[in-house]
Amino acid sequence: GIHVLDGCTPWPEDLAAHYRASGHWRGETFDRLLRSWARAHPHRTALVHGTRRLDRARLAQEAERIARRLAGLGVGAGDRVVLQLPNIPEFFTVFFGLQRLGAIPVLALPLHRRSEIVHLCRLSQAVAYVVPDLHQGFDHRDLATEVLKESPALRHVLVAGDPGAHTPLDGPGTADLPPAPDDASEVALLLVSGGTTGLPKLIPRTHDDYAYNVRASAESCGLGPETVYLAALPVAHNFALGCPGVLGALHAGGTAVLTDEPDPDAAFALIEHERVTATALVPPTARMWTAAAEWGDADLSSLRLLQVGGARLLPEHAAQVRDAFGPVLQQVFGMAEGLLNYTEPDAPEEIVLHTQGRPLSPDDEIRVVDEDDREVPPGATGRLLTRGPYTLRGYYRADEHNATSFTADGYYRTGDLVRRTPTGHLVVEGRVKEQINRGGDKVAAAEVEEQLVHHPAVLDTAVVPVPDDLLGERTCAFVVPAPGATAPGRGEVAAFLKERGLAPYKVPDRVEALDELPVTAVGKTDKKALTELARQLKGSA
Ligand code: J2J
Repeated sequence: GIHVLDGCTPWPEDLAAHYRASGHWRGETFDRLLRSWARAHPHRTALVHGTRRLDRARLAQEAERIARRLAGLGVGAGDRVVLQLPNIPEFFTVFFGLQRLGAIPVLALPLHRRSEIVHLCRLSQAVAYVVPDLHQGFDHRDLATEVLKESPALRHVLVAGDPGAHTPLDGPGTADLPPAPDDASEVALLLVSGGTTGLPKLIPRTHDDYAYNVRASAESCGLGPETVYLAALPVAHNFALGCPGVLGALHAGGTAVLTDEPDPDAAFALIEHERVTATALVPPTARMWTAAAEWGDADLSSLRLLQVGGARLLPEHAAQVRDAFGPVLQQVFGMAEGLLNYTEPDAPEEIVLHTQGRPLSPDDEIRVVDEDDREVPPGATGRLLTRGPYTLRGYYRADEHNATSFTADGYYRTGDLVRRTPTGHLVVEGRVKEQINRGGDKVAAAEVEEQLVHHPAVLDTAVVPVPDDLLGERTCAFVVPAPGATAPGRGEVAAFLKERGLAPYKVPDRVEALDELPVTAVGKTDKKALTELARQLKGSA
């Protein structure tokens, strides 16, 4: 069998052999890839951030310096390190420094807070946590101090910037590094899932599978040495990291520009100044850009690829994007778990406006099934199941959850409702998973509910989506007050969840009191009825 990190599910040997024979899996680690990128074009610009520019040789040198620093602190092959950095060059010097050691980055999102980070540290038994000093007014060093108290395996907090009471990321390291691990079937990184249950899940991605994800995406999206990719979404997220993202731009011989300001004013200035050719957005940002492009006078003529994904893009909004930016729009239906669908760069308008794309790999296997896992008729809407050369076979250390998230023959149950067109494109029609998609930010209803029931005045609660013009959906929490108590209002709920360390985007947008939650015939909370009620309340508000 294949050797992978404990707690991960390998692909069966016959499929792995097929993925190798097909040339998808090439046995190259990310450490080797970075070296080959640097060797091929040492003086080409790799990363741009504000006035900082790193060429490829420099990126490789910095990664090695970080590897020495971490090795000096005792970090080694197989160790997990929670990486919570925004879109700054250090994200990549640390990412590749860890790759040099064979240590495994756990990619936390910048907005994750104590609840998520403690969970990620404990689940992965991370030995180190890497943070910025201050980011968007939030002091990550204070968060790290709290996280240290609750995470027994955590030995180091490393700060990019002013370290405060913690360890500076910059500093002396060990002189001799051990040889770089070279097994590409090993796990290279752990991505965080959008989640459906109480706590976020971790997605193991191997060198073989993720390098394929990046390479095939870069090729399919037409990236090349002239590519200047603007990372306006967090690079800790799969979309901006590797679909094709920053890694795809580097692989293709191009440059990545990093920013944390996706608003049109800042982004348009960057596009004009750096002659950006490609970028990725979630639908709400794409709509803001569209509105701004109609009025502004920035020169956006360099833009050749505008990817929009992460949440549903309505056909009329797609048409507005296309009208504002020209034929550069690409719809992307992706997931950190693996499967990626892209509309082809030369696809007819009908496809670009009305579908969410076609699977990236000829070896992506797609099934559209009913609730009994029976194939629906062609063109009918059903649940999307998938397996393939870059789709996970199991979440990390999650046996119980894996038993229901995968079929016996290894298909991942995406929880998405889709329809397949005769051309093989997928249209996302909805969802069966209890997740709210807040303009691309995923909120697991169960995670918020499990936090809210800790409030002394809350007896029971249910979180459901409400339609929203800009974000597509927002969250509504129904709360049943404890006997004798008054249900907390939204302000109280927000303060309470903040205190419990939940990421701010998970705080319910609306809070509604109810005497009791409606139940279905079998006695489960009737989320359908609540979703309908939330709609009506919104309409009457
Ligand atoms: C409707 N729903 C979509 C779309 C994702 C590229 C792009 C997006 C993600 C991502 C990603 C959708 N229309 N176009 O990782 O590499 C919803 C689905 C899906 C879930 C995955 C990438 N694109 N979705 O969004 O892991 O419900 O990845 O299962 O955050 O987002 O969420 P996530």
